[in-house]
Amino acid sequence: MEQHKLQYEVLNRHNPNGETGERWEIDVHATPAELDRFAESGYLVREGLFQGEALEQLRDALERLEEREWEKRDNAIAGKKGWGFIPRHLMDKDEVFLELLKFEPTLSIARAMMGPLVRLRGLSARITYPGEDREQQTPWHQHLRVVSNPLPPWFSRPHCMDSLIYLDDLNEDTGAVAVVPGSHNWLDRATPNTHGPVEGEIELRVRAGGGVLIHGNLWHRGLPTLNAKRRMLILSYTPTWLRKSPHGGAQPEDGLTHTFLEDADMEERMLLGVGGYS
Ligand SMILES: O=C(O)CCC(=O)C(=O)O
Ligand SMILES: [Fe+2]
Repeated sequence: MEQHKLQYEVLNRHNPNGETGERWEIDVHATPAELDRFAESGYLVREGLFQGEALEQLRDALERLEEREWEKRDNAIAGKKGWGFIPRHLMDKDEVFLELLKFEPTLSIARAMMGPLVRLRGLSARITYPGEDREQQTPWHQHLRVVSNPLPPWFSRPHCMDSLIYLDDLNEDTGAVAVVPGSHNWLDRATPNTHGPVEGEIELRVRAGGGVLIHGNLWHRGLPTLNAKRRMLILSYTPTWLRKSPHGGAQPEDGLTHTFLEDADMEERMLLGVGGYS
């Protein structure tokens, strides 16, 4: 994987010696050309983010969680929505997930796209199962549905980078993910309320352990899971000053991140949404 270095100075300090702020050096896990394409198309495919033991650990941790939350899973599958089971707050529930807090292959790209001051919007999973009454798939959607039309002059356009990390191969049995390249820049319309094909969409398939990074407002949908269980993690980043995901209710009170925060450094606190900016 080709990398390059990126320097930032955050203009957060006024000081008579001419020094303006804190300096960051980011080892970006992508080339400048890949970042340009990502900015324009709204997606970037990353094969092999996790391999071997690392992939197994994630699968095992998700399986443990699935067993613990079997009741929520059964309700989700029986429910009307058809999205499958979406466990949330994963970093609070298993050390294996908390270790993804500084997962550089995605964090460094988030910082290259949004600046050094980013936080986790969340880590959740989506598990879909074949052979249920209702096919499990998602309609077209985007993740930051807060854009005003027309755009006011001082409107803050929301940015987010979602890393869709697949723990199973995407294929005809599990279901691909479809995206509409460039649609994250369409600020004057919402996604159609449909599961069907739309003009310009492309289907993406990666092998287990690979990921598809998307701008949170890229139009996308998960195709139906037909013949084999399909497991995905979503590791999301936003600027530090954006609120975290409203979905999934409150954080578990005895969650792992509470204890972790007691000894966390500035960067870790910022990633977990505690300060880190002025
Ligand atoms: O499962 C997928 O490939 C996409 C799922 C998704 O878009 C979501 O959970 O927000
Ligand atoms: Fe989504």
